[in-house]
Amino acid sequence: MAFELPKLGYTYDALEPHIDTRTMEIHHSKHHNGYTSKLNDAIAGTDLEGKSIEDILTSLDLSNAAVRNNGGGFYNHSLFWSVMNPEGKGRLSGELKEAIIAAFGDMDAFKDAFSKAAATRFGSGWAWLCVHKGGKVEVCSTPNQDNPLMPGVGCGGTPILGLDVWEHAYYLNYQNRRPDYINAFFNVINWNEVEARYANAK
Ligand code: MN3
Repeated sequence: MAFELPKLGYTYDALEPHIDTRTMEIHHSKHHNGYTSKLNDAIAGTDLEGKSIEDILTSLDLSNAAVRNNGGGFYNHSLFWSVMNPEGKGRLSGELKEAIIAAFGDMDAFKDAFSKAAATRFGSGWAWLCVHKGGKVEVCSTPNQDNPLMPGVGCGGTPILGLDVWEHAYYLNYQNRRPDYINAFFNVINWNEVEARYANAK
């Protein structure tokens, strides 16, 4: 079974004004679609074919650039779309909120830590909130399409919230103002989904 580009749970214009329609359309239908088809090309006929994306990434040989870049790109964007939704839906509560407060002190401190990880990632990459076995959460960032499932690239644990800080994710609307894009992202986080991922991974 080849990997398929996942459908969004909302329309391309649903995250306006925080993330604009044109960016969403190009990002999903061109960029993510490209990672998906190149991942399929890279694993075709190899022993990776038929494995889950999580299995492929957790046992990844980092020297395999095609699978590293496109497998990461496939997984990262699939997570990214799922942890966003239109403004006002979903509010953080319960166990994940407690874990965030235990790790950072309060929600504002978490937002600062996550925003700093996203803002200071030089060039292209991602900011993450990860959960370790036992439930402890941590913020980190990775370059390019790497992610915390890959062995030895940072954080470790399971990513439950991710923010794409490649220029293709924000340049049409925000140009070089990455901090404004990061700030806007907090208006569209689907906390219900992040909580479900936390409960599943801890
Ligand atoms: Mn992207």
